[in-house]
Amino acid sequence: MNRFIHSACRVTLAAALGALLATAAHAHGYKIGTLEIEHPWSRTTPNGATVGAGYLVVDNEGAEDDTLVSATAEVAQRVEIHEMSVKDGVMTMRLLPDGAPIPAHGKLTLAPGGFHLMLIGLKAPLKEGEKIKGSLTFAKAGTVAVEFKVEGMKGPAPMDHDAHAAPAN
Ligand SMILES: [Cu+2]
Repeated sequence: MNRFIHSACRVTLAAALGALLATAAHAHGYKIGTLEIEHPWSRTTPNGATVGAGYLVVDNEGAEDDTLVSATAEVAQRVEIHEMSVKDGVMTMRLLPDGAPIPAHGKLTLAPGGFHLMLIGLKAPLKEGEKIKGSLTFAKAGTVAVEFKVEGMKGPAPMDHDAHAAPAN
C-alpha cells in the first residue's frame, strides 16, 4: 500500500515537472505598444493540404481598444482572420473583414474552435517543430514580426480547418 502511494506520488511529480518544462520550452512572445502577443502557433498539416491555421493570444494592457486587422505568413499566399462558432448546433465559419477586436485591458484569444488565422495557399505542408515567419498588424499599435511554432496534433480535434479545407472530392 505504502509502495503504491509512493509510486503514485512520483508519477504525479514527474507529470507536473514535465508540464512545467513543456510550458517553458514552448512559450515565446512579442510586444508592440501596449499589446503583448503570446505564443503564436500553428498545427501540422497533412501532405497536400492547402490551408493551415494560426493561433495566439493578444493581451492589451492599454486603456484603448485595438483591432487585429491583418496578418501574413511566409508559407501562405494570404492570411485571413476568421471566427468559428456554433449556432443551433451547426458549426459556422466566417471571415472577419474588419478584423478581430482587442478590448482595452482585455485580451483576444485565437484558439481552435474560435477566432483563428487562416493560412491560405500553403506552399508546403507544415511540419512539427518548424517556425513560420509572419507578421501581425493592429489598427493602432502597428505591425509586429512574429514566428508561429508548428506543433503536432493535440487538444480538441482541428475541425475548424477541416471545415474549410478545399472541397475533398
Ligand atoms: Cu477559418
